[in-house]
Amino acid sequence: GFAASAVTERSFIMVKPDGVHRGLVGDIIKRFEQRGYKLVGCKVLVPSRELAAKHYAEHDGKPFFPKLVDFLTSGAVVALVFEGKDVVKTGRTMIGATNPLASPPGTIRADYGIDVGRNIIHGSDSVDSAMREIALWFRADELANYTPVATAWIY
Ligand code: RTP
Ligand code: MG
Repeated sequence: GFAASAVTERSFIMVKPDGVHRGLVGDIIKRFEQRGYKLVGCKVLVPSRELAAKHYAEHDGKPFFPKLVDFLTSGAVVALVFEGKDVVKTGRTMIGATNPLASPPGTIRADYGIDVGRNIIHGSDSVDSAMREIALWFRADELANYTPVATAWIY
């Protein structure tokens, strides 16, 4: 459809502790905003081990899991929810490959990183994952429902 208001797909995007520590929060939010995605959730927190383990539950039991939880809980993260057309798939394209060294130039992970264990940002890998992750990280009343006035003059 033509109306932005008809678009409701959301993705959970998170700036990981390395991205926060390196001052990349603004750049990352800017990339999603400038692509046209609407920010509907945003908070900074140091995740508990329980939250980190739930977030990465699909990797529980893999060799890198303990270090992954150590890393995610090592500092502040910025939890974000962006909304817009195809935001889950497009967000993953903007983020790039899991290993920054294998990620194409222009992607967030390639532009800012070199280490698979310090890859700056998380993005939901499917619409189902996005719904699970948003519910895990945000209460319903922490997500804003609004129509940007700017849609009248930005295309
Ligand atoms: P993410 O969930 O953080 O957005 O990353 P992803 O989908 O690209 O990759 P995923 O397979 O879900 O892995 C989650 C995180 O675990 C670390 N990892 N290390 N072989 C390894 O050492 C390895 N594989 C994955 C990465 O930090 C990855 O982002
Ligand atoms: Mg993943």
